[in-house]
Parts: sequence; C-alpha cells; structure tokens
Amino acid sequence: MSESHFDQMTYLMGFIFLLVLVIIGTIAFSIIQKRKLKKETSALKEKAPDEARLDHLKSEIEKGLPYQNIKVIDVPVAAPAIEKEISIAEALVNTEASFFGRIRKAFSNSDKAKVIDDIEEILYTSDLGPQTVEKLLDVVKSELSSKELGDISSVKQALQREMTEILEPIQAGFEGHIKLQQQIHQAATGPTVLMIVGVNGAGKTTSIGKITSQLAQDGQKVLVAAGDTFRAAAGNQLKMWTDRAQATAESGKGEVEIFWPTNTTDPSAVAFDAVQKAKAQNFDYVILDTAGRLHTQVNLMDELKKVKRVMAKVIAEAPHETWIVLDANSGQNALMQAKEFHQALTLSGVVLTKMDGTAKGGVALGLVDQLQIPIKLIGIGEKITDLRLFKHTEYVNSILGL
Ligand SMILES: Nc1nc2c(ncn2[C@@H]2O[C@H](COP(=O)(O)OP(=O)(O)OP(=O)(O)O)[C@@H](O)[C@H]2O)c(=O)[nH]1
Ligand SMILES: [Mg+2]
Repeated sequence: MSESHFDQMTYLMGFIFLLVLVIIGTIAFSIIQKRKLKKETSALKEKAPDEARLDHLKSEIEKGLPYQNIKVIDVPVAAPAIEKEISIAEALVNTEASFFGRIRKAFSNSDKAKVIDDIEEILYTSDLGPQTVEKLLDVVKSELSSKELGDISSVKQALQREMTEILEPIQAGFEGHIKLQQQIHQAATGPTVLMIVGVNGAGKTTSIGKITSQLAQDGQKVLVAAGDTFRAAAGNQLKMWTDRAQATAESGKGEVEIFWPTNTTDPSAVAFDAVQKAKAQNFDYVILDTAGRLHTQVNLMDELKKVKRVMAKVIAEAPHETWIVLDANSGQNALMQAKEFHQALTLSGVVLTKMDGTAKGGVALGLVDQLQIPIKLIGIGEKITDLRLFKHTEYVNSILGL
C-alpha cells in the first residue's frame, strides 16, 4: 500500500469513528432528554394539587384570613341512608357476651346462690375497677339479709340503687336532655369550642363526625378543625366525615366546614386560627380534632396543654368543653387514660365508644365513680347515626334487664 493510500485510509477510519461517536452521542442525549422530560412530567403531576392549594391559600390570604377551608379532595358524598334508630338498650344488649348480656343471663339462673357467684365474677371481669366492684358487692352482700339474698328481685334492686347512687350525682343534670347541644356547656357569646382528645384509635375522628352531624341537623354552623397534624391521612379522614355530616344537614339550615391548613404542622396554630376564624365568621361551634397519643408521652401531653392554652387567647373561656374519647373495650386502661388526661387537661366529659357488643361496658360505672366526670355520649357503632346521649337510668336498667 502506498503512503498516500495509507493516509486516505486513516482519514476514512477517523471519519467513521467520529461519525459513530456523534450517532452514539445523539442517541444517548435523546434518551437522557426523554427520561428528564418523563421525570419532570410526573413531578408536575404530583405537584398539581399542592399548587392548587397554594393558589387557594393565596386567595384566602388576600381575603384577609391566614387560611381557610383548604380542600384537597372534593369528592361528593351522598347523604347516608336513613336507618331505623335503635335505642341504647337495644344496642347494648346486642350480644350475649356483653356485660349487659352476661348479667341478664346470670339473673336468669334458677340456682339463687349461683346468681350471686356469677354476678361477683362478672363484676370483677368487667373492668369496673376493684373500688367500684367492692362497693357494689358490699351492697349485695351486707345490706341484704340472708333471706333477701335468696330473693333475686331484691338483689337486682340493691344493685340498681347502688349503681344509681354512683351515677346520679354526676349524671342527673343530663338525664332529661334530648338533643346533643344540651350536653354541651354553651359559650356566653361567640362560638362554643370543643376540644377532643384521647389515645390512638379510640374513635375521636369518627365521634367528631357523628357529633357534627347531629349539630348540623339541628341547624348549627360548625367548623371542624383538623388539629391532627401528625398523621398524614388524618385530614382526609376528617374531611370525609365532615362531608358526610354536611350531607345529613337539612338543606339551607346546618352548615359544616373543615378548617384544614396544610402549611403548618403545629396543632396549636391550627387551634388558634380555627377559633379566630369561627369568631370572625359567626360559627356556632368549633370542634377540634387532635392526634391520638398515649397518656404516658409527656411531651405530647404538654403539646395538648399548649393547644388548650392558645385557644383561650382568642376566647377566654375556650375550650368550653374538653372531652376524652375512650374505647370501652380498653376496660381498666380506659380508667387509667382518663385519669392522666384529666390531670393534664381538666376534662369536662367522656365519649365512650364501641359500646356495641363490648364485654366491658361496665367501665362507664367505674369512670364516673372514680373520676367524677360525666359521660356525655356513647358510640354504638361505626355509622354516622351511631351516637347516643348517655342516660344513666337507661344504662342501669339495661345492665339489670329492668
Ligand atoms: N364498633 C364501633 N366502632 C367504632 C366506634 N367509634 C369508632 N369506631 C371505629 O374505631 C376505629 C378508629 O376510629 P377513629 O375515629 O379513626 O379513631 P381516632 O381516635 O380518631 O384515631 P387516631 O386519629 O388514629 O388517634 C374506626 O375503625 C372506627 O370505625 C363505635 O362506637 N363502635
Ligand atoms: Mg383521628
């Protein structure tokens, strides 16, 4: 091969090499560009709701409010079907295994001595707390003569008397009430503020939905504040319940709004702004949901104390009610939770949930006896209508089958 030939070949090879490099480079560049575009598109898709919220927030700020009614999902919720209302008694004696069912069954035994033994066992295993059990058993054993002890109806009467004696001093004021509003200590002026607390999963958010529904049906304007800034899904869950509650309100009457700021994780800020908004916009009620926490978590209990304090800066008497939501199934533990929360927050009432079919429904007696806090409401199911005013006579009669 001549030298010029060799040079030509070298140039050609170099040119081909460069061409291949350019082609590879172009392909690689287009792949990178495509990937980048895909990433940006999906990021944009994810960002869209936030931007919508931001726009909403901006317009709210322009209106002079820090943030209000920020809705992430607007799913229309159908009004719940009207169902047949069941009484407390019907709900409580639903199962044989319930506290009520067991006591009734014990009384149906024809062997009278066995009745007393059974009652004793049921009381001890129903989480009333030993103090309350002793009180009840003392009455059964000592106040009745041995002759009467054989008489089943006098045993029932003695128990009825003692149970009523425990409940009446605390509950009597609520006995004649027919509406949920009557269970709530009303603000002298401005909105009445309810703060709802309790351990995780007790039924706080569900109960708020049920309470709001009853208030809305009564024509009240209710602001529900999403003070559970801890759990990511909490806001959406509350939104679902407030939508349901709104759907139960008579058209043109009750009004339900959710206050769900997304730009803060501080529950005190939510509480403060919610009360301020409710005051400025003439709401009748503010109901504050809070994140579940254990009574043993000192810093989280301190956080609740702060939440309570800041609301008083807007309305001196707020919150007008501080209710603990307790799961009846947690028995003795419910007593412990109530004690600790009461010490930290000075509770004004109890919402006792999951009373439907619990074996530990006796806890209501123990709570009132040992804490001297009224039971305001009981939850008897998962539906929006499954909330009843607690009536102590109906409760005692249900226990004893009277
Ligand atoms: N059977 C029955 N279930 C109930 C009742 N009240 C609430 N629940 C159920 O209890 C579960 C927990 O309810 P939530 O309202 O989420 O409880 P929470 O206290 O807000 O929970 P956190 O926010 O996680 O602390 C849900 O599955 C509810 O349906 C009731 O009275 N009876
Ligand atoms: Mg909740």
